[in-house]
Amino acid sequence: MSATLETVDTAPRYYQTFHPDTHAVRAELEQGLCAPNAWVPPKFLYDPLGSCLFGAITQLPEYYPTRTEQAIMARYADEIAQRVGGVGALIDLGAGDCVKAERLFGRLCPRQYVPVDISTEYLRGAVARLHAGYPGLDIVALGQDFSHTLSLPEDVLDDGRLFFYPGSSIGNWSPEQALGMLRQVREACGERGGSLLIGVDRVKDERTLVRAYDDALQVTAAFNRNLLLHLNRVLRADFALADWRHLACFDAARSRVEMHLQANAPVTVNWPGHSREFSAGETIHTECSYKYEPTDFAALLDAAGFNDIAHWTDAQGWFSVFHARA
Ligand code: AVI
Repeated sequence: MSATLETVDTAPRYYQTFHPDTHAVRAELEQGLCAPNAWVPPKFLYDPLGSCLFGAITQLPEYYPTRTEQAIMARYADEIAQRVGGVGALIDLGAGDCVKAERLFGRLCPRQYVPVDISTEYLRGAVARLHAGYPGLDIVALGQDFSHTLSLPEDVLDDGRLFFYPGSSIGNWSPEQALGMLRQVREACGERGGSLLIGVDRVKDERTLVRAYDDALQVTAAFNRNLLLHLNRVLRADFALADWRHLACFDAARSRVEMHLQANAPVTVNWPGHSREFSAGETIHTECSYKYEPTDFAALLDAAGFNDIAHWTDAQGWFSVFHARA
């Protein structure tokens, strides 16, 4: 009998724990739209077209965060890998197309990859592609709204967990919400050498910040205004695109860029059972993007229970990548 060399090919496993409740979604939207200062949660920016437009934003010359983070990760790849050490499960929060995490595979050599996104359907294509490229890598895909609860199935390895939260998505939560989320991540790190690698956008001059959210090609304007088309479908509302323009501004006191949709003229918006009048110039607040000083973000990590905090930055100090141990 001749000996054969076996490569273990484990089929990816999928767990879908998030099930949207259409009633709750409508109630959440109605609450925001009928508030005196109208708002819509930023997650409604990401319907299929919105996700494509966000992909386009990351390619814009004005939108520095994606390429700056990528450059930091590439430049300090060895140092980061050395600090992180042996990785059991690489847990990718908001994995999307899984490309950012895949760039880490070569250096970090995780034994398991756990992409987390709101829908495993969305992850399926990316996971199939990864499985073809890394047949020996154990993949456990989670369809979970990790901003509410982060609960990992039992087959997620519990030693050397590395949570990965790139892109400064943490900035789309208020500092209080961010603290809550970081505490959950700290908890899920366990006690066997878990840690967090996270990208954070930094405070900088107002012009650079506002241009990143109000680009010359108006891709960000399309991304923001597309939210109205999404609301028309979800709520059966009658928002007309021509009535609304994109607005981006920096609130220095709160250290955040805000995106709004501003009514060009008085307008009434209707949806079944409701209507809302907007006066000319009135806005719907659609997104906050908080910018941090490194010391403030380190303090947030500390308050969440992390320690031994390191960070890397670019030459201009525009973006930081933090690593913190649980
Ligand atoms: C996903 N998130 C980190 C982006 C940001 O910069 O806050 C979303 C975005 N909004 C407008 N442009 C990009």
